[in-house]
Amino acid sequence: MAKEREIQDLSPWEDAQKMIAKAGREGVNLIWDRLKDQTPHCTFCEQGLTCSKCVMGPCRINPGGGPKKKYGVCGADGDLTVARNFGRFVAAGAAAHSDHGRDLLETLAAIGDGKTTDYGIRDEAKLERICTELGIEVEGLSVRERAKALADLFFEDYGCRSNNVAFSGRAPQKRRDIWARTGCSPRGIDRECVEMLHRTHMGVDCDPVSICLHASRTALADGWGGSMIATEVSDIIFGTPKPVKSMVNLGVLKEDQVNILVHGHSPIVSEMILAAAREPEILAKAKEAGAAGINIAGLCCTGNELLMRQGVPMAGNHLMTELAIVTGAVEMVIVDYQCIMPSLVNVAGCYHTKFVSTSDKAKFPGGIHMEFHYNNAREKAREAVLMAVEAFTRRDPAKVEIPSKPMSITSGFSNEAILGALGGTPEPLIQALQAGKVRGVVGIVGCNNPKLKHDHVHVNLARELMKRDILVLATGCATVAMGKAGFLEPEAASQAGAGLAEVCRALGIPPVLHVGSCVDNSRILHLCAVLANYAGLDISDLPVAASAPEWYSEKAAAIGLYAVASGVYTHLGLPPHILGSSMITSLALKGLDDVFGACFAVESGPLQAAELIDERIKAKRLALGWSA
Ligand code: XCC
Ligand code: SF4
Repeated sequence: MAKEREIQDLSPWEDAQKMIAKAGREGVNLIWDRLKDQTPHCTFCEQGLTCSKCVMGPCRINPGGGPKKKYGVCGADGDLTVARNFGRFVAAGAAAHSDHGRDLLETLAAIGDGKTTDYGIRDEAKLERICTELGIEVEGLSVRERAKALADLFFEDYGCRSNNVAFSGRAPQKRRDIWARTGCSPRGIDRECVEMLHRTHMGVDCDPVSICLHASRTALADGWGGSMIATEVSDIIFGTPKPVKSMVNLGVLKEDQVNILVHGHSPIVSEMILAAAREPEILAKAKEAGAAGINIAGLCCTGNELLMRQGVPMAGNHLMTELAIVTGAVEMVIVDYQCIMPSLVNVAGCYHTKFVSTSDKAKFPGGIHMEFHYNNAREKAREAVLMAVEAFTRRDPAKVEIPSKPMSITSGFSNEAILGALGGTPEPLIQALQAGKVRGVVGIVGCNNPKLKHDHVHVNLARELMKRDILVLATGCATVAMGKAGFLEPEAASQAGAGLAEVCRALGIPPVLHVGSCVDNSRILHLCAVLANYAGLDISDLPVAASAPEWYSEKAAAIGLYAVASGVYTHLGLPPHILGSSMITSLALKGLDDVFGACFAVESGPLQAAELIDERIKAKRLALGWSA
């Protein structure tokens, strides 16, 4: 098990370090232990050069290794193999976001059809706004009828229409022209994913570049389709976020309360758990069990959803999910889907913690499965919370250690909130950009990866960017890093460059704005489109960039690619498994620039990454005739 010195190399945070040490004492196997057991990784797989897409293989391609292994049994070479693998990788990520969006959509349809009383419309104004934006005549329609009409329209986006997903109309015309010219206009969301599976079957698309362009189209169907629908429909059902105060780190767990952690991505289950935990009868049961109350806290993106809309505190990000249970103070982890390590069931088994899964598509052997649907969610949520209350009576005080004091944060910066703070128009932001007070805007998004020191790149990159007057927007697991570093409070303006600090103080906002969960990267896309349209530019003309410094997931690859295909230069802290093909690698790092006006950069050092991003922002500013 990890020694003290080693532990400090894994994570900079007190809460993580203490829990890694505790796990060591208590014999709990953690993600870092398993990474060690898996190292060194297979070099063929690392480079994207293995193929198991058919039973003539599996094949390992060795492009430099003489004729013997230069081709798979079917004749596929290294470039094709890398492209096919990467295409499927992106499609899986796009499918995950989009299927999450579909669940929201089914809930919206159920509200429209009057099939649920558990869910309703919290933001009727946004429902009306989006209906109108997408050409639905709202006059004379009731709220339910509007919900139904909008759901019907979005269901079309999932199918096999030959024209484009509805929200792609938000993108500047110049951008849509590029997509049309390159065959990348996103049609149906499901269609692009299915087509990627088709193209990468043996003997279909054998042109690596053509596969990569379709990967871009698939990713765009996520960004402007599935993810954007997930975000906008979540706002309609659960409310559009407004600035809200909250707390972050494992210190948000409460020694004297029933602690329930919600984990996963969709707000559908977590919102219900929160509502149940606030019911007086259920609180009374908690008191009877000897608890002072019921404390709901978040992990990963469902945590972000509740934090943005409800100010629910955030316990941690991806690398903190096991460690949260190691506190011994968690009665229940209740999950929906995505990024929920199967190991959590085992870690929960080391304590009194109940692990509960809720989605028919995400089952965890060894956990408790309670299926939530739109017509039983309220009742199931009560049942789950009462189960956690019961678990509280079996908590072992000798095993409890809550390792730190929470940090305070401000969250809730939806585009509506950001534009609202600017007086309802992007004009002040454009002016600040033009004047160089804010030199650029960068989205720092995505996961943790145990191959990199926890949150190290997130924090140091953000620190460096804000010093250079670059406003940072954070989503996903990056958010927790920003919060723990103190960047999500207005006071952090003191760490920003003079221009950014002035703007932050004038608006009372932090230099790093929390804009949501992973699907909410669509908010950043939308904001870019609003700015570009307002200024009569394409997105690729703006001094903006994206970064996924510690990414691990297929979803992050889809996000990175839709960002690039939308014209946003994107930094990755680690390369995807493409290095086995110099053709695909140079396409990613250079070639895409000629196609989309944006490309990827790979760099694991935060200062070097800041330098690369800054260079790009400088170039964009100069091209607009603005100061560097
Ligand atoms: Fe998952 Fe969204 Fe990554 Fe965090 S950041 S590890 S994908 S929870 Ni999107
Ligand atoms: Fe091998 Fe080709 Fe089959 Fe892949 S598709 S496993 S490279 S024969």
